[in-house]
Amino acid sequence: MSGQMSLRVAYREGGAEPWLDGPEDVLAVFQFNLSPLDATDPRHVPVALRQLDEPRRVEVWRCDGPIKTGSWDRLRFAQGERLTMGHVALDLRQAGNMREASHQAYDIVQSYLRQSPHQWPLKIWNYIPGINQGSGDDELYRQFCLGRADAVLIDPGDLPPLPAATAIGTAPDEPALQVYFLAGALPGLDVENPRQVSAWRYPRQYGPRSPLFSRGTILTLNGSRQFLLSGTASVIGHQTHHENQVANQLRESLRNVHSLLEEGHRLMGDARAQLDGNGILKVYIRDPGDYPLIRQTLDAEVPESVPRIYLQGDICRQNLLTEIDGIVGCQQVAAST
Ligand code: 3EB
Repeated sequence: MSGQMSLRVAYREGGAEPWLDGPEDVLAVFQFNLSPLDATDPRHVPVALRQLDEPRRVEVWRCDGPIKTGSWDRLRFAQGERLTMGHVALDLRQAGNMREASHQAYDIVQSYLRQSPHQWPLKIWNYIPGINQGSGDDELYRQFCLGRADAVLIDPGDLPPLPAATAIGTAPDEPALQVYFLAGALPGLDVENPRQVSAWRYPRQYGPRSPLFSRGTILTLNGSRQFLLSGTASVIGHQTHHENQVANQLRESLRNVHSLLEEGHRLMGDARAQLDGNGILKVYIRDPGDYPLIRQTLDAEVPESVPRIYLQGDICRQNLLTEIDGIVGCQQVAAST
């Protein structure tokens, strides 16, 4: 079956207003180059990452309605018939240190999800000011991971389904830690990448508490499937490859994406994710000077029909220069044997 996707994602030129004032099936509008503290509507998610390509676009999520909106503590949400988008922005000038802020953000997200009809996070995006500031275990990314692990109490012997995730750095002077998610009534199918050590099993050298996410999740609704890709970088096993070689890092990230999609196909059997016009890719770039080469490299490897956006963001390891995430549609194929 190749019917309409359950979550319809697109990049559209212009600002957020026409979408917030317009169609009734709009679940979320992500607008770049803005602080998360500047949200104007529960469906409006300003993101503090600078868009590197032109023209300026917003990311629009649409799904089957009616869409109900509201707030819960400091979280705002939009709830469709089968999917919910929620977002929290915590002002770090008030929330204490990064570990405490991350702990708080995840407590809010979890307490919201527990009482929601859509209890299962499928993918979580984390945008973290000054992610690489601090050294060793004081690095803000590691502190963020600690706070997340403080909130998400997991018995390592009994690992529940984990959402896919992205963790990217915003400017050090951005005041807000932002966490936003897509959730559904059932957990996604978790997919791990055979080329990579699962993130929750990373060795101690990367920090006191491992990141908690799956490499990807597959959302199935009404017989259509979508693949939610975690932030994917040039990591093989648990190690960074191609240090200081941004084009090679991008190509390695794409090999990881293809490997993950292939593993998803193995798990689904009769469907596979296809990079086509039903999906989107987000390309995060640490150094804006790398944008032309990254773009050229991606254009050579990914069909033009796949919508993509380039954002300036820091990656969670200092030696990673680029990362990709995305939402990819799946098509029915002959069952594999
Ligand atoms: C990596 O492969 C890159 O902490 O939520 C990617 C996706 C990464 C999500 C997270 C971190 C996170 O380890 C880092």
